[in-house]
Amino acid sequence: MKMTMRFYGKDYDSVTLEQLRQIRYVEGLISTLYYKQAGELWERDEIRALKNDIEGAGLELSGIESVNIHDAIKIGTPDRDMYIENYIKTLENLGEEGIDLVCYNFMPIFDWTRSELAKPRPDGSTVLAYDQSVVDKINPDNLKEYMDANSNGFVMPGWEPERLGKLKELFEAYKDVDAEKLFNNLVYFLKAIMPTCEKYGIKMAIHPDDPAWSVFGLSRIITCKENLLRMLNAVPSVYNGVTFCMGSLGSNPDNDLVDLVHALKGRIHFAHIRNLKHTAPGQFEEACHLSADGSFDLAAVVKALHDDGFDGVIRPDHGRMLWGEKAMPGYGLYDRALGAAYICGLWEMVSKS
Ligand code: CS2
Ligand code: MN
Repeated sequence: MKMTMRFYGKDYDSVTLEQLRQIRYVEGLISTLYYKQAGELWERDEIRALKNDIEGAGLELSGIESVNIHDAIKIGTPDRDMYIENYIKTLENLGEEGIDLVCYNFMPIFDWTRSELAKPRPDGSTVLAYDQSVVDKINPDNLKEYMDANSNGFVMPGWEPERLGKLKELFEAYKDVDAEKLFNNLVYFLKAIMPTCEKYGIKMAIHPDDPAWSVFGLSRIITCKENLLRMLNAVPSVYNGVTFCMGSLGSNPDNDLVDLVHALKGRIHFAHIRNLKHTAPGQFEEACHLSADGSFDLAAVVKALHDDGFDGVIRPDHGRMLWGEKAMPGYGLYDRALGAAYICGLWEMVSKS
């Protein structure tokens, strides 16, 4: 496995390349062109500039999270082919620059959703939290304002103001997109891009929906073993793979994470390792990576990945906000660095025993 950290680019991240390099456990960074809107073409020189920044700091660009998918592709409107063409050109440009891992998600309108971005813990740290009963009372228009007001001044991934400024139109456009239609639109997209992925050796790694159930009446399909396998079997190329985000999949306690690792064997290209605590049905709060701090057995998940011969990219996912750090919620330096060290420790132990 290769340990990495997510980096939003030097103009957007509060964490610097110099800091990331000193974590030592980390060999590379997962990054993106954060200023790009979904559907926009990524030019080769822009990708090169990102690579140069990262390589200049003594690290490598190990993959992209995310190249976002335009709503036209998810909804299946007539202009989707144009956006798919753009996506293919972006993949070609990434491939020409030697990038071989692309994470994306297929959630309608919203990326990951939380009801609280800085829930205080008894020790003074804060975490992201989700409570379905709170979300049920929120008008999605206000959720966006809430996220903006609580994100420490950062624009959070998947919550770009440009796109979410048009929420009413977006909801209207998705009103007939049930789970079946969304699934078919995903398959249509994957079939169209696979030849390019195969040509350049680019592994696509779909990120599960977070939380792993539908919110605001919008369909969500990347939520459980059955749906993941259906999607992998519909487009059987190895380049059609998964981001094993244990926090997203594990938001639903019915998902058995170890069983999922084995079920997805060979198709997991990227792993997001984090922990959370289920507090009540439909309610959870994020936790420190340490197994004892949450509901997940991280040692068992890391062992399952190891035993299945996983040789992809790993990163610690969301951490707590510690030591007065001001950063994008979930993406501070300190707790993710602790997480990287912990995961590397688990990996070393399992590989030596
Ligand atoms: C991430 C997602 O911060 C997060 O929760 O895991 O935003 C993820 O990057 C996207 O869903 C992938 O496209
Ligand atoms: Mn994730």
